[in-house]
Amino acid sequence: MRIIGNPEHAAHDPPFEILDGQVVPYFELPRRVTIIADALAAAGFPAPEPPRAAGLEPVKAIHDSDYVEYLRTAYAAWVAEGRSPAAVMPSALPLRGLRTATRSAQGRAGIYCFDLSAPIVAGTYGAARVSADAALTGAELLLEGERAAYALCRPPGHHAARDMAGGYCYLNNAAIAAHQLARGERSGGDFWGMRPAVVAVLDIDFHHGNGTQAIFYERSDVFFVSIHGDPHREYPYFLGFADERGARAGEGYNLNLPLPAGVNDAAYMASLETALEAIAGYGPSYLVISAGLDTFDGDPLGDFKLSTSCYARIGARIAQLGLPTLFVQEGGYAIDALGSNVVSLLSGFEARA
Ligand code: SP5
Ligand code: ZN
Repeated sequence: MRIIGNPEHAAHDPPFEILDGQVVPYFELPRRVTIIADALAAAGFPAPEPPRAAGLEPVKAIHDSDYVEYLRTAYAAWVAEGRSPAAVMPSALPLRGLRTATRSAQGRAGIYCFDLSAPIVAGTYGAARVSADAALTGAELLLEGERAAYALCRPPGHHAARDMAGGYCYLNNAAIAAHQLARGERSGGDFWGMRPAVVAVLDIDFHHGNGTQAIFYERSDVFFVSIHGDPHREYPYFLGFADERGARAGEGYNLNLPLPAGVNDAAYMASLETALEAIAGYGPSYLVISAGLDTFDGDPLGDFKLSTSCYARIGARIAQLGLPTLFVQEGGYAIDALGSNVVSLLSGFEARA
């Protein structure tokens, strides 16, 4: 399996986030990438290759231009306004009837995020762009005929919506890649004679992929399925309920499988079966996996109880679909086990592919 890395990721290193009413050290650390890359190397996977630079067009096919421009300029505008160079973080959000006309850098920070877990530092925009490039390169490899690819994306993406950051996510890497697969085009713009395809996105991160769901909610060419902690109990709280089935042309093309606390390997595999049978019934040409490992027993941000060996079973069952498959790295914060868990997932896939 080809592995695509992000040589720019370490420049994105926010100092803190605000969780449960407290300032805490940022969970989504640069070290996550080195741990995964080291474990993959030790397991005999090829070294991560640098992504191809795709340009802004495939990013703007998913995200609003003003949002992308905000991400590019937010840090400099924030510092120019005399604010703390530590990070861009809002103090107020324009919810329910409040206006978004402000020219203040502090105010604009509130317009473009939905929580206090997506600080912007000087290197955030560059890292997020190359992270999207990594996912796009993986999509291109599938369009070129590869069976599978793994994009070691950091920052992650599945919480990012068309015009909002949140949950450590800025650009929605999986959605950007899925859209390119659905178009059947290489991200550089060269048309390779591919027909537009249908794509399934399976999100196995512990947290609901609210951004990806919202982006594809009214589309019938991308089927979104997510297995996650029930939003009645867990972040992101405001999306991910079982009754969200898609709207308009996308009605029936969204499936949420919220689960209770304490889910073990057997219960998870039963839910995965439901997800994969739904995907098989839809008959997609490509599969994108939003691969979060925060379902692991002991993850500080999740309450599922999966074992390391369960990820091999998950990978093997995904491989049985027989589809060209792009794994996109999302969450996973149990640092000591993160490398083994990614290796387990990808090895399990390769053993059945
Ligand atoms: C990509 C990704 O995994 N983003 C996750 C963002 C989660 N942010 C909020 C998590 C709240 C967790 N509170 C649980 C504390 C229990 N010790
Ligand atoms: Zn997560």
